Amino acid sequence: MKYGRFISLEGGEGVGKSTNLQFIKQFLEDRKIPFVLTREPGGTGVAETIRGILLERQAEKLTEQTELLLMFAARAQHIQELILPALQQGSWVICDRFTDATYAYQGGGRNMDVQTIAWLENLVQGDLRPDLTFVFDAPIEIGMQRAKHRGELDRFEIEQLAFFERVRQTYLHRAALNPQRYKIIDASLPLIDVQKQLQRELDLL
Ligand code: Z5A
Repeated sequence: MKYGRFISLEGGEGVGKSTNLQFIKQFLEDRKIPFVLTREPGGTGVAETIRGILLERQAEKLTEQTELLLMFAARAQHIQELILPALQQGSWVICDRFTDATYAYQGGGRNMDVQTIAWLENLVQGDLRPDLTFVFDAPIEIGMQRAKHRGELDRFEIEQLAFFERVRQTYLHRAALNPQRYKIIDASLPLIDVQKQLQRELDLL
């Protein structure tokens, strides 16, 4: 059976994931590869509703456990409703963030137990993992500077520098453990140079 490829884009805030998603889209269109672009948290109606709860700053503080479980609840819906059917039809799925973000933000950023995250990952995903993960890496200050022109900050964007540093280090650590799957892209460079790195990796697919 023809099975599509599953690619995720990861990294800290403002590193250029959304911008480079468009570059990957163009690459796939040029090669006439069927694809679906999606994001987490979100990607389906229900999962986007959960995204609203996760990102919105509200009077009632979300507990860390609630945040973690909602990430995986949204993911369960996303996988069953969108990701698996697309892959089974032979489409490539390009996802702006996936479970590495849970390891980085809830595990690294919030210091939550990594074994619990791994348990939830197995429960919700079975053996589904991205075939390839681009980690867009840049010093925190650069990402923040780029993202700063946006409007009101969401629940994650109000975190302190140390939180984002832990997020970054978790991504780099995970990438170092599995260089076959993770490709680190130096996102601190001008866009043209970032896209040259991406092009090199895409040409190998
Ligand atoms: N989260 C979590 O905690 N756990 C999970 O399991 C998951 C997610 C799945 C979702 O936010 C939040 O959820 C996220 C983690 C958490 N929180 N944070 N922080 P999101 O996905 O909506 O937002 P984001 O991931 O933070 O993305 P972003 O801030 O929108 O950034 P981006 O997509 O990486 O960047 P961009 O919009 O492409 O670029 C930002 C600006 O920089 C823009 O003006 C570009 O034109 C410019 N840019 C991009 N590249 C360059 C270069 N190379 N040079 C100069 N300027 C550039």
